[in-house]
Amino acid sequence: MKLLYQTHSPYARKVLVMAHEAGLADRLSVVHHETSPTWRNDDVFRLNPLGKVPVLLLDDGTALFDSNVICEYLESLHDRPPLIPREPLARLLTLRTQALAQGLCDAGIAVRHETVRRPEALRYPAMRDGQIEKLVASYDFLEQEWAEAADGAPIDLGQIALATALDWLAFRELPDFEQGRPRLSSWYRRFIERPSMLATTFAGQTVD
Ligand SMILES: N[C@@H](CCC(=O)N[C@@H](CS)C(=O)NCC(=O)O)C(=O)O
Repeated sequence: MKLLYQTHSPYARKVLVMAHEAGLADRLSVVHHETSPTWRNDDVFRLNPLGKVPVLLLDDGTALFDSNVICEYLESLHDRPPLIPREPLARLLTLRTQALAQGLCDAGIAVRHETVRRPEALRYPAMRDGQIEKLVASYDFLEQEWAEAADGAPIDLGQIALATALDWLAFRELPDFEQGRPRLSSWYRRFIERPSMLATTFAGQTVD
């Protein structure tokens, strides 16, 4: 299977970390693709009309996107302990953590548009501030309602999504999530030492 990837994408890294944790990484051929709304990549568009990575190209030619769908697919391929719980409520809570992680990445990308990516004259400070509020509220939620229960819990897709999201926010020097949040910080520090995280560190700049 071919994974259209980006070395600085938190969504793509989530898929690759999941593949490592599921014992599937050696079945993926990982190919880096630059793509952005202002940097069209025809190879990506041919497989995903949204022009985004990650895309997983199966051996029969089926293209799977987005990262959530790819992770569901990977879950169906392995026989290690589940990364998406089978029990209905546990499954929903794992997917909710994944949704929060996706929202963190979406908000972080929006902040970057309003700070470094858009030409200066087109930046909108109120939008930047509104997106930063979402980041901070989510960090506080994770500290107060998530991190304690995650400590010592079996690894799952929610944790993978969150670790790759937080590590990307740190990589891009977006608002800090560790200061004043000891439970979240200590969970994050432990998670990023996992071999799956060390094998997939971020690199590179977005090309716009
Ligand atoms: N919801 C998608 C988001 C994917 C996404 O936004 N990927 C970025 C890379 S970080 C991308 O390809 N951006 C190109 C674009 O927006 O045109 C997922 O979870 O896979």
